[in-house]
Amino acid sequence: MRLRFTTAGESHGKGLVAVVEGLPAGLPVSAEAVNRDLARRMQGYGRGARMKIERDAIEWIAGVRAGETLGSPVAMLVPNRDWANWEDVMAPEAGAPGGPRRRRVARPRPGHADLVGVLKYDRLDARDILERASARETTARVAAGALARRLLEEFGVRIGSHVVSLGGVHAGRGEVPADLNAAADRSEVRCLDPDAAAEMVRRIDAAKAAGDTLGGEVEVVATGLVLGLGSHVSWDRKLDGRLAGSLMSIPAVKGVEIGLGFEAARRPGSAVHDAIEPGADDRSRDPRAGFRRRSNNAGGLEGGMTTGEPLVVRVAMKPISTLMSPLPTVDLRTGAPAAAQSERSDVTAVPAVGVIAEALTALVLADAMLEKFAGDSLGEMRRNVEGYIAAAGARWEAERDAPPEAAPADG
Ligand code: EPS
Repeated sequence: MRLRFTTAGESHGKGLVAVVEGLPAGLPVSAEAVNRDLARRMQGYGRGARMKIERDAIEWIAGVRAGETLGSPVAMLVPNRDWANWEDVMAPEAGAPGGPRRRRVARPRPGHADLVGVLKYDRLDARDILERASARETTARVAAGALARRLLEEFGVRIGSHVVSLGGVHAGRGEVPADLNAAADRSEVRCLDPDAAAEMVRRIDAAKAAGDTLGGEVEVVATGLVLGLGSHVSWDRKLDGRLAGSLMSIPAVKGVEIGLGFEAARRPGSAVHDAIEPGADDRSRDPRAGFRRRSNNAGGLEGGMTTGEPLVVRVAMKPISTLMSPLPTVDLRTGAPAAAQSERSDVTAVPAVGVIAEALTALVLADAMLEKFAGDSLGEMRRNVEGYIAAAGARWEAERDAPPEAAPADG
């Protein structure tokens, strides 16, 4: 792995930290660009009161000087504004070891990490678990992903997402616009189909009134990728596996599909695989090396490698597990049946999951770019990319000019 990242931080702790290692030196970065993605993650109809408290924005801690990366690990801090309301609960000095905890959570929520977490980590208070299991952590991942996105932009890669279903309402399938995020971000549920979006909003209102929550599906599209990222040669180098693993790590995500996904299993091969045809004339400048596909059912990946067609990935998110009309649980203090803890939460975070999935897709793709075109500086990486594209295109010319082969014995 060339690009590594880690995060730290509890939902109501002092703040969230992201550390990203492996970016080349000389990449222009700005807090504004990172903060734009953080702001997009906070949007979406159905979010709760917390998003009115926070104004997520990074402070550079390390790895950046004069607006450019240094090639050293980049560290970013996103302070939690809500910390002011939680310091007496969450500060390292709040309370004594083994002593009583403020705002103890003793009625674990089905679907959250609460119950397994307290048992596995030997805690009395599920807050010791839920504070880290909270999807608030994805703020730090989006900050890390924004740097990966910045690197990819240098090579013409654009990543966007949109909501394709929410609360059982499915968006009609239309053309994905060139600037996907500009279009999706105009919708309060990040859905391109206005009729479906209106129905999604109605379902969110109804779920809220019922004390319930809703899940859904988002689609991520990455364009401008050079062919040949990832590899077929070993299981852990296949890009589809790397993407699926990364996207499945988003809280509440229960499924990932690439291209046709599960639908491909229901069709004959002739209605699945993407016929190959000649592409651009100037092959030496074409990231697809002069080939293209009549369709893109593969979602831009064959043999665990990018084909140069758009990468299309869908992610399914279950409904949030904090219910205002709670499900049955067991009280950890008494062992008696009880209603699960109700905490302030969201009715749905499906629109936000698209932004988080973009970030993780960017991190996986940037890692794959660095693996193939490794460079200590952005300039070195750029030379490696350009050399590869030119050579892949020129290969075709060499083939055409070679002496004819003996007639093939097909079959
Ligand atoms: C979130 C912040 C949280 C929740 C949500 C995600 O804020 P709070 O717990 O203070 O209301 O809105 O967390 C969850 C869905 C969860 O299951 O923990 C955020 O910043 O995304």
